[in-house]
Amino acid sequence: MYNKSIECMPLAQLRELQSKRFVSLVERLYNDVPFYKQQLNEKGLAPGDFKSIEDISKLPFTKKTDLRDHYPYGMFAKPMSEIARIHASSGTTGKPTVVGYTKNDLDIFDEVVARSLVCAGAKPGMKLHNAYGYGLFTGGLGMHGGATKLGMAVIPVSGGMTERQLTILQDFKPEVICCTPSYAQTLSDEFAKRGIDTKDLAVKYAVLGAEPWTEAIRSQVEVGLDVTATNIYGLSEIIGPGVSQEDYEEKGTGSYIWEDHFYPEVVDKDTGQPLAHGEEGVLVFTTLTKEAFPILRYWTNDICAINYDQNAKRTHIKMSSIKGRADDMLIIRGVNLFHTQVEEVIHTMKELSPNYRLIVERTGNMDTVKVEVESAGSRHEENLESVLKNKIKDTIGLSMDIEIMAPGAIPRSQGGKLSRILDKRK
Ligand code: DLL
Repeated sequence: MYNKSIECMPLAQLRELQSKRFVSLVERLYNDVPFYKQQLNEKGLAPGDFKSIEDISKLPFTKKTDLRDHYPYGMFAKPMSEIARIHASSGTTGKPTVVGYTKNDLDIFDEVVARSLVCAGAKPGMKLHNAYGYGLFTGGLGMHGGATKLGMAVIPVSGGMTERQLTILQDFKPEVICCTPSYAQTLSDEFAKRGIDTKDLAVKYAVLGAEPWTEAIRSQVEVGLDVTATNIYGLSEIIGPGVSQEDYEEKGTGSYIWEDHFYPEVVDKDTGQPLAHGEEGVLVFTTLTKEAFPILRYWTNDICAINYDQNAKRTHIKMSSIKGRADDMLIIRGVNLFHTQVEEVIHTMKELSPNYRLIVERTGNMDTVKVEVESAGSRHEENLESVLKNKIKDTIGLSMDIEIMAPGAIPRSQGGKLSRILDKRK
C-alpha cells in the first residue's frame, strides 16, 4: 500500500513523529513492563528524562537473553485478554522467543507488509504464491495479512513439497512469489531439471528474505525464474517480515526501513557505541508503535550499515544487505568471516553456481574452512579450484580448501532457511 505522505515524509517531520511516539513508548514501557521499569530505575532514569528520539542512546539495549529470561510472556505490555496472536522464533539453542500482537499490532503488521509488497512490484489484483512457512514462524501469516490488505489473492502454499509448488506456479499463474532466497534457488533448479521454460510462468516478482543472500543468488533466481527479485527483511522480535524492503526499481541500493514504526540504529558490536551512517555494525531497533510486545533498542545481532539515499523514491533510511549475524561470524585463524563474503567471490566466476557451503573443521589447534561449490555446468576447467582459492585468498585474506562439485551435489533448501555453514567443530 503506497502511502506517499508517510513514505516520502520530509525528514524533519519524520523525526518529530518518531520523537512523539518514542516519548510515549518509554512511558508505556515504564508503567507496563516491570523489566523496563527496573532497567530505567537502575540507570537512575525516569520517563520524564526522554524528550525526543535524540535521547534514545541513554537507554540500555534489550538482548535476546532478556527475552529468554522472561519466557514466555514476561515482556508483554498488555494482558492476555488483549492479545490477538502469538508467534515464536526458534533459536539454535534452548527455548523459543515468544512474541505477541494486539489487533492494532496486526494492523501495523499488515500495513508494513502491504507497503513492502508494493515496493517489491506487487499490485492489488495480483496473486501471491506464499511459500514462507505458516505456523509459529512470522513469514507465512505475516506476508498473508499484508497481501490481503493490499488486495492481492493469496495462495497459502507454505514451505516444502516442492513438486506441488512447481505445479501451482505453472497452473495457478501467480504474478508474485515470496519465499527464502535459498528456496527460490531450489525452485529455479527444479524447473531447469525438468526442462520447463519459466518464460511461460506468470510470476514477475520474487520477494526474498529471512536469511542472508547476495547478488550471486539474485542473478541465479532472476534468470532461473524470470523474475525481478528484491529483499525483504524482518525479525519476529520487531514484528516479522516487513521491517524493511528493497524497491524493485532501486535494486542493490539497500532496503527501506519503515522508520515511522521501527527506529533503527547501527552500533559498534564490541562497545555498543552508535556509529555514523554508512558505517557497518550491529543493527538495533526500537518499535515505536507496537502495543503488545514493544521493545527498546533491540540488539538484532545482524550486521549491516544504514544510510539515507538522496536519489531514492522515498525518504526513509535504507539498510545494506545483511552480511550475517554476529553470532554466526566465523573467526578463522584470527580473521572474521561471514559466508556471504565467500558467496560474493563465487559470484565473480561465471563457471560456478551460487550453490555452496562452508565446512569448518579443527585439526589440532588450527581451524580450517573448505568451500564446497557446484560448477555451473557439468564440465569445468581443471584449474577452477586454484582460481577460486586465489581469489578468496586475495579478497578475504584466508586460505581455504576448495572442492568443485557436480550440479545438484550440495543440499538444497526444502522450504525454509538454509544453513550454509557445516561446523564440525561443535
Ligand atoms: O525471518 C522474518 C522474516 C520472514 C523476514 C520472511 C523476511 C521474510 P525470524 O525467524 O525471527 O524472522 O528471523 C530473523 O533472520 O535477525 C536475520 O538474521 C535473518 N533475516 C531475516 N530477513 C533477512 C534478510 C524472520 N532479508 C532473522 N537478509 C534476522 C538477511 C535476514 N537476513
